Amino acid sequence: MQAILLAAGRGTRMRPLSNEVPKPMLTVAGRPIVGHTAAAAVEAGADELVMVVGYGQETVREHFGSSYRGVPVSYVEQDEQQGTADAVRAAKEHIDGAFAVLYGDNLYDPAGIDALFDAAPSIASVRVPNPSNYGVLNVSDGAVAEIVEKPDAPQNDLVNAGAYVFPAEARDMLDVPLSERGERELTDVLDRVIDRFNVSPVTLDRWMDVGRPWELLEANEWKLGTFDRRVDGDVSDDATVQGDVVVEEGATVRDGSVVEGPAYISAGATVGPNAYVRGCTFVGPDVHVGHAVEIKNSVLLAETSVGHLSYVGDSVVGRRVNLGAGTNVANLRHDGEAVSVTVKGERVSTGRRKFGAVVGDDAKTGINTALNAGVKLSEGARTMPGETVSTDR
Ligand code: TTP
Repeated sequence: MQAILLAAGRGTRMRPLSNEVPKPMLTVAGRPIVGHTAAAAVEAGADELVMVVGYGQETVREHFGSSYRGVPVSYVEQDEQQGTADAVRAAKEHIDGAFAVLYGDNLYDPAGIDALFDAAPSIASVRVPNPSNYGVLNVSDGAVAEIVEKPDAPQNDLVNAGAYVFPAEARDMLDVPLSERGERELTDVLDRVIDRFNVSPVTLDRWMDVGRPWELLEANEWKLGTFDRRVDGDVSDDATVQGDVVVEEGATVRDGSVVEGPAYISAGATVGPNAYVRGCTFVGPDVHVGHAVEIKNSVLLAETSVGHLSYVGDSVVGRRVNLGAGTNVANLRHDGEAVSVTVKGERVSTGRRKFGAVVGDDAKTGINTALNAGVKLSEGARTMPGETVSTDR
């Protein structure tokens, strides 16, 4: 079966992390988000991957090339981002038979995608405590009868998890009008398919839509938790590596350091001497975590340096960032309330009691900078020595 992977979104809610890298290419546990999606599709038996690309497409093309895990990969460009149905329509000429559609910024449990492919035509669903925030599936006689977007009084807790297998006939149902919010929605295509076919709901154990910076932490927590211990890098006899930690070949953990799993130390990264890397941390390629630095439950994307005497907790740090000595991130409010972050001009609760900072690519902090909980530093931002940063810049 062909799997169409949607990876042409701009990822505006993920800024500044998506300024240079398209959101589906942001790393979660050592692999781009869309790499997890592609792997799930291939494991489920996809025999061709069609990537719909647009914004930042070079990075997607470079990463996947013309074949991925033995499966051919082709690319389709979506010129203008008019919505998810428009993205699938861009791939219309490639469609030949029943086809799956997965989102390049969603994480799925791979066994669930396997079951989805087996049950075609099918829709992935998941049970949630707050169905009113999603598209709720109403099911009758084992088939999806309708999808109700964000209902005030949901009939059940089963919601659309953004993965589908369409019958071949859906190829001719992709032309849908613009919705109220001005997009061509895949759910409108689904409505047409549901009218004519028995579409099975397949319940995934877990699913995540990764849209905002703090969701990268949750994504990382999930996927790191699925890895077994693998130490291929160079770990000093005087360092302690506890639990399910991946130390890639070419990574170095120096004297006196402690790494607690689950954690991932990528090729080219150095940790220590005397560093403390705590659980659910991803240390990206060529990142430097130096002397007396503590990193907890954080993502350090690539080529970033936290040289010495700093604390980074529950934070997402971009590429080529330099955190000056003594940079400290606050990750807990005095009142214990959930930390909020500004997304597209609006304050949004992360729902996390502990959340630190979001630091854009190429930012540099002066020594002894304090970053308050929920603060975002934009790409290339600078702070002066001793500064306390409480609002985004
Ligand atoms: P969204 O998360 O709705 O959009 P986005 O990725 O542009 O993010 P933001 O809202 O923060 O700007 O997109 C869901 C998926 O569909 C994602 O994998 C990108 C993909 N997509 C396309 O490929 N083309 C499109 O026109 C749109 C709107 C989304």
